[in-house]
Amino acid sequence: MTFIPHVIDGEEVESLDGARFESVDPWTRAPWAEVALGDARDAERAVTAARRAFDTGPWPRMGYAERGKILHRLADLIEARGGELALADTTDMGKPISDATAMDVPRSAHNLRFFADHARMSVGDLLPMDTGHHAYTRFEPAGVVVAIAPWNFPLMLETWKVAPALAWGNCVVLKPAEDTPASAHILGRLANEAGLPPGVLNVVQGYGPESAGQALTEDARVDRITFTGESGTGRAVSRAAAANLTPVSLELGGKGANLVFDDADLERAVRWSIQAVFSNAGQVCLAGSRLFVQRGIFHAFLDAFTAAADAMVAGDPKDPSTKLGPLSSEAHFNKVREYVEGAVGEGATIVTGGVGDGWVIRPTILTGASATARVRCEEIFGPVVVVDAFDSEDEAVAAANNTPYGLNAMLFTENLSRAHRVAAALRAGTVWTNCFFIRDLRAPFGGVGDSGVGREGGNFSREFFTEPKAVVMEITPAPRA
Ligand code: TXE
Repeated sequence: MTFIPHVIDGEEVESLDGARFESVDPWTRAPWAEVALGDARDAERAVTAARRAFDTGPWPRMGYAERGKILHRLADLIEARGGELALADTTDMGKPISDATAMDVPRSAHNLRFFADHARMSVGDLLPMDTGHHAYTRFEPAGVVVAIAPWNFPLMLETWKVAPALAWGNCVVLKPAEDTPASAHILGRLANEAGLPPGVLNVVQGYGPESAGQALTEDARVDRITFTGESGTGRAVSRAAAANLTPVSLELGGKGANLVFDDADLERAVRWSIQAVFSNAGQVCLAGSRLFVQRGIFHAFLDAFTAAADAMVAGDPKDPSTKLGPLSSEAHFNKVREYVEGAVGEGATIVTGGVGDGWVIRPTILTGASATARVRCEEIFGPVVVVDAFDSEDEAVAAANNTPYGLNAMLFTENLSRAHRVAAALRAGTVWTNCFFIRDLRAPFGGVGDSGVGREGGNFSREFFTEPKAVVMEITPAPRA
């Protein structure tokens, strides 16, 4: 069986105690790899390596261009080994190989290229003062960054965290989710091959609570923690970080609203709405899992939406024609299945969907869920959408905002003023109008309320991964002749 080690200080290593766990392929439902099971001592070892690399190594002292060259080389390697990386994520968590190949891998390479270039071209402020001084800003690397990643977009979210941290001169300890160790291991290996000095990017495998993940968040030698995962876990990470006053960036759960107005381009609204909630089997923090459709087009929309959902090819994620794979693990499949099975008791009608082969849940569309139904209020993280009709714009906005989450929202309308008005009124970190999932990496990314703390992307990442410094300088008057 394949063995997946840690990557610490430039070396591929076992856990200190030799412990291992298994990674299960959710399509075959059988273990496919053995993984080093990290604990607190392995976490400590990785932080020590990152600390030394930061305090005494070349990485933080290199120029942006030199660092950028190495990060571009890493992006080249990701592209060259795209097939292997895509297969790693597909085997670990059931993502369709076509998505992993067409989206996750290219976006991962792009994360590295973008932040390498962004750091190199970034400008600071120069503040001329009328007291005979001027002030300017510098962006010093923060130090050791811990990046804790989820399993839904393994490589893509890992590089989203690691790339800006490295570009700004930090040294990193990455802990991938226990369900998806493989692509992070390849990333660590490729980083060595690209020429990152030892200790600059370390990958520790293992679990979160009372394990490697928790130990990383409690280590006082860590300067930044960036985390993506469940809101409850975000609270635990935040509490651990508070003990050391370590700054955290948290990207947490969501319950995205998707508003389709009666003047929308129906074909476009259906196409994007399908993608918004059923891509990656709905295991997307940004999923448009609450769909609100204006009454005049409700039936026409629902018919087209249902037909498109039924047409999605579900099955073996390694088959290039598959659009919907199994859920990532048995525990997660059971969780989503319970939501679907409980929906009818909460007043909902199942328009289409339900349990498929193995750990597959077919695209599931629910109507008539009660106001307090769990399927309406909680993040399901599966291919399940609750659809409602609305009459007025105000009603739609109020319904969309009626959630403790606020990661993102979507709206579909051909009315320009309404598009701007509603985008402004929605309580969310990102609003997509007439599209979904399109990103400009300069834009802020993060959530409101239970969806997170802080923003990353462009200058927002610079702010988080550096210590912005003000330098104030006196300009002495010229000596009198
Ligand atoms: O997330 P966790 P899980 C949601 C989604 C899903 C649920 C549970 O609803 O069903 O969360 O998924 C590490 N200290 N999202 O259990 O537990 C853990 O090892 C330090 C939303 O996978 O939050 C993993 O690396 N680390 C989401 C990472 O945190 C800890 C993405 C995420 O795990 C830790 C994924 C601790 N105490 C799930 N506990 C999104 N918003 O994108 C766990 N970890």
